[in-house]
Amino acid sequence: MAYQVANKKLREWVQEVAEMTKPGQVYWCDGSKAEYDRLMDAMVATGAAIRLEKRPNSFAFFSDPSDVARVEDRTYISYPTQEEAGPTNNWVAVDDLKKTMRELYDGCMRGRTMYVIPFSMAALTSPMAKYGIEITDSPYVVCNMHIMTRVGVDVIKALGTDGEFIPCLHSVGAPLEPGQKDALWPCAPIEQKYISHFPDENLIWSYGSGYGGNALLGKKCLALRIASAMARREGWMAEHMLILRLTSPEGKRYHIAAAFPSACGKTNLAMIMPTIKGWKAETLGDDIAWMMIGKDGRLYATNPESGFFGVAPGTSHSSNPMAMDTINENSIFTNCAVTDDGDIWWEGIDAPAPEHLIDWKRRDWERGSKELAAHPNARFTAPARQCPIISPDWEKPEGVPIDIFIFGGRRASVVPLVTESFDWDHGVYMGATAGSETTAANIGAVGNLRRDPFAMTPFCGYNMADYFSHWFEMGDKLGKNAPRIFYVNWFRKSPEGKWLWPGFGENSRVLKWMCERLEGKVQGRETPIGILPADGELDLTGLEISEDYLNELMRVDLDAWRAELPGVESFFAKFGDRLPKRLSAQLEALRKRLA
Ligand code: GTP
Ligand code: SPV
Ligand code: MN
Repeated sequence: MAYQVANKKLREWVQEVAEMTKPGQVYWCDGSKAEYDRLMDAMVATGAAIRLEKRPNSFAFFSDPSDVARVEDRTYISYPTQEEAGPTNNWVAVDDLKKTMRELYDGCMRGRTMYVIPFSMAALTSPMAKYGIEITDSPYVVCNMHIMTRVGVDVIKALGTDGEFIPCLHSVGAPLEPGQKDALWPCAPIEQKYISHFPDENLIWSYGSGYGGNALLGKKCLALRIASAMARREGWMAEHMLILRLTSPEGKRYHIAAAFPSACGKTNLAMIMPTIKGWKAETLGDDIAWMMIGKDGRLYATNPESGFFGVAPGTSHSSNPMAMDTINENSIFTNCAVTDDGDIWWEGIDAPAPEHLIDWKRRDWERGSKELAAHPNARFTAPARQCPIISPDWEKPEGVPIDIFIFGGRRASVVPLVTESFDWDHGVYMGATAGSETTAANIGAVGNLRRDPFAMTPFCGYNMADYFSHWFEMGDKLGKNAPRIFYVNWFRKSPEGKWLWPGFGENSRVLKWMCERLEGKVQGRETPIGILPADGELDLTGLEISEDYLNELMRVDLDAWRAELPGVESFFAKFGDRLPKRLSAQLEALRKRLA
């Protein structure tokens, strides 16, 4: 151990895990650059990583083809009773799940180094900070955690002798026998993967996967699943939301938090370059928001992460220039293709496909090939501070006061470009009934419409019905300080399958309308589903968009909305008596307005 650990509970837990997993050695991480460099050099030496000549201090990794995304089917929220986990979560009773996993963990780190990573979610000095300790046998995880969280001895110091930490245990689930050659991306078969949460104990046990949210346990496991359960108990919020500051030409600031499901546009909106004159955006977070009511009664948000783990395909200088500038150096690329001159490439990047690439399966790839060179869920890991428009306030301990909430998802039809809720309760209904077509961020079918309330279906650490209640309670506490609530859909399509809305920077036009609603500068148009922009209210200066497309984007198809009702009803029915009455009242009110 390179430093003293005064926290007895921590020392004991680490020892207990080492006895169970039986690693070759135990290494306590200090979060230093030297540590990062050493681990990367070692992974380059084994061939697990490729050093990218074109991007300083950047590396490419390729996962096992079976280990490319989160695994919702293998993700568990474990309480003594299933009722506590609710109908949207996989559940196994605490004792049973622990028994199964202990058998898997027994000796699982044989032949490997066990790394102990002390990390903080949110700036160490933030009143919202939570400290975690991740134990992992993956050096790739250590390096990613260096970027995504605040790793370092400061956390050990802050823990003192008896400070609280969230234990996060991770193993790739691939012990090495003496003399056995390691895989380039070790992991366990799907039926042995478990991403388990024990919210009553603030405990995380992950086994068998090395990828993203399955393995970087500060992210979805801690900052959403465990944190959402803590937030309910303690009266705050942990949400799957980006945080953004928008400044009007008059210099007025608006803080926006938006929840879209995975791969539905959070990182892009967080780094928006407004196309309308005089409006400026700053990034505060791209995936997770922790929010607490401040002394002035407003809701303050902070981003618990310190990096971006962003979807690579589709990211380009035209779609998301700020992301492109963020990943010039000190970045990790996973399941992207690699060019002959040592750069990365993916579908939808600016440069046309070169003649030859190494694809995400480490095979030779020739231009014109029918196979994708990058996996659709290929990702970059990059430090948030490298984003050219990162807000100077992104690490402000108390966070920023939220004015606007946005919900949304991918809907090829039915849902208009933007709708404002009539009030908080209606906004909660909008969030609770959000629907979206599934994406490659999870292993499973892509393009299937599902209800994804608040974009939290895969991330809520307790019964979703109680989560709905929590939203109502927070609204009651916030009263007149509650953020206004909007719903957007950037993904409506023409009958030919074309995007009706240009999206990306042009989304600033929609954000501007929201700000003008707050100022009372625009009246909107009341419809049965909410308030839409009245004719001429959406600033379309300089945008070429056909009248037909615009009409379709703004169309409220009453028949289609009526047709949604039975689906919502059966979704609500899953929650039985636990569903808040205020939510069923909203459904009935909508039904009446549509009649
Ligand atoms: P996670 O990191 O999985 O949570 O995803 P995310 O919500 O941050 O999504 P991201 O911003 O990475 O976008 C996912 C995909 O949607 C990318 O391929 C983007 O290019 C695409 N996308 C984002 N914004 C828009 C938009 O406004 N319009 C269209 N058509 N596509 C978009
Ligand atoms: C998501 O799926 O919402 C992500 C990627 O942000 S992961 O970290 O894998 O959860
Ligand atoms: Mn996400």
